[in-house]
Amino acid sequence: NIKCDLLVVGGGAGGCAMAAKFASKLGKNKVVIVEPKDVHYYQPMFTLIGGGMKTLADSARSMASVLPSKAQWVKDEVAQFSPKLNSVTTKNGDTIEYNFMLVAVGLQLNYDKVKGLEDALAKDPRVCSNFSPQYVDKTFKALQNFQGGPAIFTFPNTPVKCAGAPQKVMYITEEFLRKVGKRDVSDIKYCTSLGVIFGVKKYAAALLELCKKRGIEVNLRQNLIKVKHETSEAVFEYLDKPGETITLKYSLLHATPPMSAPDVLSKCSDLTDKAGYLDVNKTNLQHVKFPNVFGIGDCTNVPTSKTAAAVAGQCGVIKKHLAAVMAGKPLPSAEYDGYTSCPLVTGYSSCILAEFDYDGQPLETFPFNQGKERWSTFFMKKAIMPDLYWHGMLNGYWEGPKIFRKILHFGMGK
Ligand code: FAD
Ligand code: UQ1
Repeated sequence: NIKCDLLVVGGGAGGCAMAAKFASKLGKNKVVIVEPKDVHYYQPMFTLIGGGMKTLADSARSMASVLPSKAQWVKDEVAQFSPKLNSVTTKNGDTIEYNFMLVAVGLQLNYDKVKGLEDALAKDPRVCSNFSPQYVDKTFKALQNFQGGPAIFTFPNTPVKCAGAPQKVMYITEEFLRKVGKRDVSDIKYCTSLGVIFGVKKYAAALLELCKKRGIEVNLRQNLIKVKHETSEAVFEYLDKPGETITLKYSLLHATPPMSAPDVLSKCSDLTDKAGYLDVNKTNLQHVKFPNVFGIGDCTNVPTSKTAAAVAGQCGVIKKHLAAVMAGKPLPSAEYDGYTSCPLVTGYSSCILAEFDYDGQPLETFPFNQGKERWSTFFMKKAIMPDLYWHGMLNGYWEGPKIFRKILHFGMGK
């Protein structure tokens, strides 16, 4: 059995960053981090890999090289949470007791919830998905092999990580097809379960305009439920007309899988809300029932768009609040405002950089209109963000661009 001061569950963006922060603060082996995987992927790069702009290897580092050396890495998976006992049990049967715990287990990809999708991903080279390292390499091959016809891009009926990613791949595809002279024989469709193209008005307007300009059909409230690759068909349910479906032929299908909190978390009702996400206070990320438990990132129920940028913003707040709770001091006043950001890559050299808060109000870092397609924000996404992630964020130093936003706006605004 292992005992520790702080247990961090999950070594992804949030877990790795916070383990680094607290391991350096508390000293060697006070922090235990449980993470089963050998490889840590920089998932935001998957969009660029799908467009042939980066390789899967560019997005990968060994887990051993990114986890903080001052923390003890338990290469195992939490199989059960027991928050009333302040312990977890792992798949290999170990029990880990903690004084404080940070839950950072991310989202689970449920490809199996769409009938025939896993089969199609395994057998049909025209079916791809940027969301998993297992499939992301198929996307660019599918683009290169595409000879025209319907190209369909889907958004499922669940929360997803990076809500813009299901359409970024479509804009990249559209530009790719223009470049190779196949755009006029292709028919591009975006089929989304949502009732809007994007949750924030300012950016939704810009994206709808862009779809109009580039001849992309947008179908709202359609949810992919089945893929029949033998007949090249994708079946969607109309979410506003229960029982009714529509079957579309495809020559290319990019599927965004339904997602949920990992089963191990959702099954622990003491920790979760009704939807299965970790139930935390949205201003300080502390668990609503267990004050010695905090959560970060995609697995929590904070009502903001799930991104690494949001995780960065949460890091700064958790750092202060968890440290105060650990020291038995009153909670500081710093609050998480729901900051999140989505670099909506619109092709091979352009990007709309959405940044916003809990109220869906834009919170833009730069003193120019980020709702316009720009090369500068594309360059930031492609060339600057990866290093900021590997060297800044994963070492616990990047807490989001708030400080730059303040400076660039001369201290005015939020
Ligand atoms: P993750 O980074 O997913 O980490 C979760 C970790 O928990 C994993 O390592 C997993 O192995 C581990 N884990 C799971 N279950 C257990 C268990 N039972 N026990 C122990 N460990 C466990 N974000 C942006 O900010 N900008 C972007 O442009 C962007 N683009 C994206 C594009 C794509 C295609 C994808 C897929 C994501 C994108 N994101 C983007 C989102 C971003 O990658 C995630 O929001 C971020 O990684 C969330 O961090 P996290 O720590 O919550 O989860
Ligand atoms: C960000 O902080 C972040 O996390 C490291 C991302 O994930 C890779 C992002 O995509 C973005 C856009 C941000 C926000 C940073 C700036 C400078 C606007």
